[in-house]
Amino acid sequence: MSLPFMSAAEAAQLVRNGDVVGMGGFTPAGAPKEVPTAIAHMAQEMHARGEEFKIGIYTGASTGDSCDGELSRAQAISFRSPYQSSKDMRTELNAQHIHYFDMHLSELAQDLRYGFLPRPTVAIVEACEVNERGEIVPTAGVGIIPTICRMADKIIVELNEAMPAVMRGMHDIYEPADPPMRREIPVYHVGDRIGTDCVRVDPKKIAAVVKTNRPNEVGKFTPSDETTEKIGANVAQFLEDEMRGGRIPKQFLPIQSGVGNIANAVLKALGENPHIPPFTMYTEVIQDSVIGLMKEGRVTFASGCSLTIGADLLQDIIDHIDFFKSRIVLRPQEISNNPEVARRLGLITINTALEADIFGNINSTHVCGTKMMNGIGGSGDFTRNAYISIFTTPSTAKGGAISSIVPMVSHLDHSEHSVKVLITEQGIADLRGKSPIQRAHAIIDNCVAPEYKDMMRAYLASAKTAHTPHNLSLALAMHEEFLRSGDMRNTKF
Ligand code: 0RQ
Repeated sequence: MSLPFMSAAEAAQLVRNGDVVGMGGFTPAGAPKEVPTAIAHMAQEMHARGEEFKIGIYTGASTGDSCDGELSRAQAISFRSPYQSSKDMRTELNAQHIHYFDMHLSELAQDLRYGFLPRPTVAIVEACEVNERGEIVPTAGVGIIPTICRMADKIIVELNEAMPAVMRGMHDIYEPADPPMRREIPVYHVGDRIGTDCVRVDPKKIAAVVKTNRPNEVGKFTPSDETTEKIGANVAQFLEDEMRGGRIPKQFLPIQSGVGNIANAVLKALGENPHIPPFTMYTEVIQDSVIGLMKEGRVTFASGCSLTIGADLLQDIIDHIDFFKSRIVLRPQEISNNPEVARRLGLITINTALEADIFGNINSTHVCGTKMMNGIGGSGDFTRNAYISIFTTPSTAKGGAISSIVPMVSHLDHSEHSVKVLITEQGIADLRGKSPIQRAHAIIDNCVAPEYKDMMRAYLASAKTAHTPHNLSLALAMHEEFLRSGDMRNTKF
């Protein structure tokens, strides 16, 4: 049997109105590019002829503009899950044109298998190698590839020649059995390999192979600034103190860190801290800073779901593939984010909040409680199962017009029960073992921006004494003020 090579436009024709499509990749490393764009163009042509075309989409996490962006602009998506970070998709889903359901990333593959969600009938995946035996080797991101390939009737492979086949051996593909047959996931150390180096599918299901040559659509990070550097330094200081106090073992514990500028600054600060020994990472996104730290010997191993790095760094990895293959493993998100493994390995988790409240509840997703930003991503998978869960945020946003710390979060993603430490550029609030009122004082004293401290204290003073003191008619007054005047500093308690 020879592989069915064809163009992206021909492969797009295999996708029909109403299909449910699973996309490979993760944030947006390894996400398919040319076939989704071709589907978007096909949809636009069909819409122009007055024909209907919309598909449901599952992904690993965010994809690039050639997938989420193109398909959103073409009005070609009926539903979408999980995490996204596309400006155009955000507009569409906040307008309710796309039904978006936000899920913990570790749960998507199993919920598909359990039959909780519509079955993916088509899988579109990027590979650096595919052969007649049905072996598909993913590229820089794995996501939900094993599950969608097994469940779909048709598999469309983008064979990306920009991602050489030497990447084979970097992946560890493993799908757990479903209850009641599930056993423990045998990852006992960050670097344990438990699966295969490729996804194995029935070769008859490979309906198209499209040759591409496209770099990852990974955005550039804005350089760190004084605020992110201060947050990074505070996280490093906190962890150093924990180690000195014997609450983190002296050989240290694996780090999970979110994605973005703050995460980069945190990793840089950890890397530069002479009191923190070389460390490992068990995380979802392996981003630029990790590769630098690996070359310096500060990060000794990284397990993740994707290499979300720029094209130049990816080339560096490919040029030194043996060095990196012995230090990096890419897993499906069901394993990279697995709660059982996170708890067993004792992860120190560091994620970014959109807003926090004075009691330690976290909103990671909704601006002013209503507008979806990106999604919960893996932050819940890790936070709830961490050894120590840390949330970071700049104390203010939009030039000070927003306090990231408010009396009551306008949407809840991570509750006070899961959040152990809150860190801003102002300082550190250690919430462990504190009652709600003690947490409120710790957060106001240490984390809130100076211009908002009195406001927060006035709010507390307006609340009736109770276990968790709130003044329900004023709890969201700062958000209301922002919506009214564009500046929370005008709030009166
Ligand atoms: O807006 O872009 O218009 O300037 O939110 O904020 O400070 O640049 O921070 O890029 O790290 O994003 C929580 C969204 C933070 C992200 C969130 C505005 C602010 C700015 C972005 P502009 P920053 P980041 C790993 C783990 C959930 C998933 C997760 C996220 C923009 O980290 O999506 O953790 N997390 N996954 O001005 C209104 C506030 C605001 C605010 C900031 N309180 N109200 N706007 N902004 N605070 C990744 C995965 O799981 C895949």
